[in-house]
Amino acid sequence: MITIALTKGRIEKDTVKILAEAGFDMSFMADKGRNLIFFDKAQDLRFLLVKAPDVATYVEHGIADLGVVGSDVLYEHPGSYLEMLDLNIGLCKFAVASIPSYDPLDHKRKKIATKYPNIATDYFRSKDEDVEIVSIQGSVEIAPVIGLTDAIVDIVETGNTLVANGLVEFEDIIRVSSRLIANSASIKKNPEIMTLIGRLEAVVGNEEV
Ligand code: PRT
Ligand code: MG
Repeated sequence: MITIALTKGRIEKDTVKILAEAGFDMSFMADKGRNLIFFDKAQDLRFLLVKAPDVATYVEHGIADLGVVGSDVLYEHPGSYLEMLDLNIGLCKFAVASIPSYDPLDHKRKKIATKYPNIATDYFRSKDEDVEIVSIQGSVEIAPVIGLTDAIVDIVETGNTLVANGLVEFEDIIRVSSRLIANSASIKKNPEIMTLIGRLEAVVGNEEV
């Protein structure tokens, strides 16, 4: 049996659409209730519905052979899985945002609030900028408004959340999309997994990332 870990929540619907187009029986999604494990018995497949960072964990440990997860999660939790395909769903980006009076070009040491300390650190380091990262669990947008930090690094999709909180986008950091990841030992062991990846590739139409 091949196990595929899926990220529940925001990217779930688009993920299921791609899997269904690739010929997997995803009919269980219509009436999934509180279940978190599902089967396509005819094709000997098992699906796990878990939180995004846990997709990477299940794949790393070989419990899942394949996984679907946002590249935001992969940047923040690098691990020993293989990135196989860009699924081109869950599209958004990382950006630096702040109150309108923020000056990204002044050369003082900046304080940056974020849920993504690795991405923020790497970005400012790549620009040779001196920053202090303040790790926040959520509602990061209020940090510059109430004076906790100079700016934030966060995911932006439509930009509505920034606008609603009186923030302005200053710098784009990197595009984010959902990726298909694989356990490397599984791929070596079971050639059927490459066949499944090929079916997904035919749907999303891209080469390896
Ligand atoms: O939110 P929760 O704690 O339940 O879970 P999660 O954040 O782990 O998962 P979920 O379902 O929110 O997101 C799953 C994946 O969707 C992420 O890992 C991203 O790869 C992708 N994705 C795509 C997004 C967005 N778009 C997005 N807009 N993830 C989060 N957001 C949030 C962002 O954090 C910000 O608060 O939406 C807000 C900004 O949206 P706009 O449209 O106002 O700019
Ligand atoms: Mg979220």
